[in-house]
Amino acid sequence: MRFFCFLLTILILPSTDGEQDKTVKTAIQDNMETRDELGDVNQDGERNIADVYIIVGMIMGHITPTDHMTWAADVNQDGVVNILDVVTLVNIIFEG
Ligand SMILES: [Ca+2]
Ligand SMILES: [Ca+2]
Repeated sequence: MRFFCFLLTILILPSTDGEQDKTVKTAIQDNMETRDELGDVNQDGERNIADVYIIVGMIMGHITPTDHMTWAADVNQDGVVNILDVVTLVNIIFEG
């Protein structure tokens, strides 16, 4: 049985490999967009003052952000991380 599975894997994988990669990548992207919130730079599930500090650190150049941090820090989604994102995030935090 195990050998049969192995054979099946060899036969199926080459034709579906690219497709599977694509599916996995799409799933990861979907997950990133649905699970993560803009502004939650440290990915702790909350948007709070800690995230504000990190974004300020990024703007000041004290923190080298990951791709995800850059995405999450661009709270107003205008393509740049700047003081407007800090203001927007602070407003979100205080407005609840
Ligand atoms: Ca957070
Ligand atoms: Ca922005």
